[in-house]
Amino acid sequence: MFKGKKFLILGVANERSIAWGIAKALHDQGAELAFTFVNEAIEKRLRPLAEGINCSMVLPCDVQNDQQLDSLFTEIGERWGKIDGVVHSIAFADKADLDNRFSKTSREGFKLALDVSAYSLIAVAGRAEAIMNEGGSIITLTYLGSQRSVKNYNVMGVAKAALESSVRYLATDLGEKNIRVNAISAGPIKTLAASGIPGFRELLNKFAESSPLKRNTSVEDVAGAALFFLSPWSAGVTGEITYVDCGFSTVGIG
Ligand code: NAD
Ligand code: 0WE
Repeated sequence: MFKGKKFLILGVANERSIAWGIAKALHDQGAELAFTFVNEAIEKRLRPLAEGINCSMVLPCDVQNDQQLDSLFTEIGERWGKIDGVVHSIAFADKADLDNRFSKTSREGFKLALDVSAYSLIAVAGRAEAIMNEGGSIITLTYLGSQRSVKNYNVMGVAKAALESSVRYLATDLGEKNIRVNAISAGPIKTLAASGIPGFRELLNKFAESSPLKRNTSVEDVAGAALFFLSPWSAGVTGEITYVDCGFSTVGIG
């Protein structure tokens, strides 16, 4: 299904990253991959991982930087020609805005979270369009905190709400080119982005207790859904937010 298909993966920080789980699954199915890093520290972790799957397309991209975004897509266009899909797996907020009261969110903190975690999908999709093959697919990662208030998720919840809405507008816009855009809303997973969040362990425990499948969500669960959205098996699906959370979000009260 994925033999000779080319995918751009944004957001691998280490071997625990959701984006890395998706990349491994794509590689196992015969896909060719390109990766991006935000800074040198991440580049050092990413290069050996990429080399491990015979991938040398490892390029810089801070999604807050329009020039780096332009260079990224120019270089991919030159080296690969067309691509078949993009995995957007990026989020960031100032730690203070996750720790402090939501009503104390600063204007700068709001701008940072929305820029990195929501606008970046628009910036990436707008540039990817020009080098996407017919039937291409873009996916992003979101979280239930966009729809419900989750303790401490705060401004990230607002950013994810903007991201999910952007998925619907991008799906409508890029649908004209037969490019699909979907989001996977994953249950909590212990990754770098979840480390140092106070009470995350307790959140995981409560989740496993109350989810219909009585366990936590794994990166492999997310990768399975990602492969569906990136393949022609989902050719008629766009603008969707799909919960890969062991059924947690469907459970009612009482
Ligand atoms: P992660 O820390 O492995 O990945 C986050 C990535 O964002 C990192 O690679 C980091 O380098 C990148 N990033 C941050 N700022 C950037 C910038 N300015 N430019 C480019 N890249 C930047 O953590 P993860 O849990 O794999 O997160 C990936 C996605 O999954 C995020 O969108 C996150 O919100 C989402 N998600 C995570 C969980 C969870 O519980 N871990 C649940 C649902 C959704
Ligand atoms: O989207 C996320 C993580 C988002 C995130 C995490 C950090 C921690 C370190 C964004 N920015 C930062 N900035 C930092 O400096 N998730 C879905 C994982 C997550 O984060 C939470 C969660 C869950 C789940 C924060 C509070 C409550 C629940």
